[in-house]
Amino acid sequence: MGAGSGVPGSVTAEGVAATEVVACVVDVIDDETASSLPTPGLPTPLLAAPLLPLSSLHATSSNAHHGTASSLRAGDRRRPAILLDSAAHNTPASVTVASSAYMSPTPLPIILDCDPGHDDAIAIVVAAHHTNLLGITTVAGNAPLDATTSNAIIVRDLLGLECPVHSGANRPLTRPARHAGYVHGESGMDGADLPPPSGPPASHDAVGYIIEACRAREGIWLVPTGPLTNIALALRAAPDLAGRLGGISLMGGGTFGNRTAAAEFNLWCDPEAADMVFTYGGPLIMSGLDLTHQFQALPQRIEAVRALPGHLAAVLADLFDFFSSTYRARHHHIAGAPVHDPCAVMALTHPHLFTRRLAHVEIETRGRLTAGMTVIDQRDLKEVPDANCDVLTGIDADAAWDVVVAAIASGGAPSALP
Ligand SMILES: [Ca+2]
Repeated sequence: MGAGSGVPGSVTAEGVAATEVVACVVDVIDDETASSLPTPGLPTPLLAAPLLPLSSLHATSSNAHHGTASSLRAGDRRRPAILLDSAAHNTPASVTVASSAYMSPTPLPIILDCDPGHDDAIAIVVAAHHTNLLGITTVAGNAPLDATTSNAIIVRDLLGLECPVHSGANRPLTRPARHAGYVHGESGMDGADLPPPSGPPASHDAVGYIIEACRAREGIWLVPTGPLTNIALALRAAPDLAGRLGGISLMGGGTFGNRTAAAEFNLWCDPEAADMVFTYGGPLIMSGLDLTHQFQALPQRIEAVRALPGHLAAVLADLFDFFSSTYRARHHHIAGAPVHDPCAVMALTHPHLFTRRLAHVEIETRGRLTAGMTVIDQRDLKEVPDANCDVLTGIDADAAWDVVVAAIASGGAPSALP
């Protein structure tokens, strides 16, 4: 279920190091705003923070291929194949879609790119039960990379999965790493008595793993539930991936923010990476805060998890309790933590539970108040660019919680197909 057309731009067989990948990223940023540069070719004034030493970026790809910068420019917007099926293309009206485009006779092959993170852990559980979870890749976000990687391995172990965990970028493309210990605790998954990870990650080359897996098999969906650094680096290093993916279903964005008034945490961490993902040209589904705040771990829902037999349910109920307690402590009016990340999985596995609108969405990469903002164009004007994103707007929260509970009850065992 690829995008159906080739990706412009040349691809060579030459390997490219992380330094070259990041240089290409800067090329894209630079080129789009070149007219505002005081000195052509110097990207630094465009960035909210100076470039960090490239040697500190762990995302490398020994198998990466080097394409031209033109392949991911904002002007190059191939319409996502999935949107071509919809009569609601580029209309502002909210529509309910039980899209056959997402339905598959076999579990969808996915790679979950995450930063566990309490809700990332739940996303792994749901993915284990309802998808063909090929691999898990980790990125710095809610916690530093070492912690998110350990947490992913711990959840993988609790579920008895054999899929590999590959660690990736330890900071955003051009900005320093920033974390969310105020929500998830210093470990990234505080609140439960967790075992140590069974071992190290399969590799520290998440980007190379993503590229290799997507070149070996067409139709893989990437499901990012953290900052989009790994995904951007993979798309940048291997532009041919855009035409091979099933699509990208991400958690992030929304019409309001949480880390700032305008920006959701994942996109705020790495706006430049988010910009590359939102302009990659293939199918794109966005589970933003508008949606995820409708899906809360309410006390009675947590108790439904705690009532399940087994160690996994007890651990996850403890994680839900901690996650919800930090949310309640920080908000005036919230009864339970929004369970953000599983929405990006269920958008694929249970599309009938969601309402959505197709829209043109761009990422604001600059601005004291706006960096990382998803600008969702809702104007009813013919001049509005084609929709590039399937923006999820509503969820049947009770039914979705049943999906989560069933996945936990299964212990991560693959679901019987309908
Ligand atoms: Ca996350």
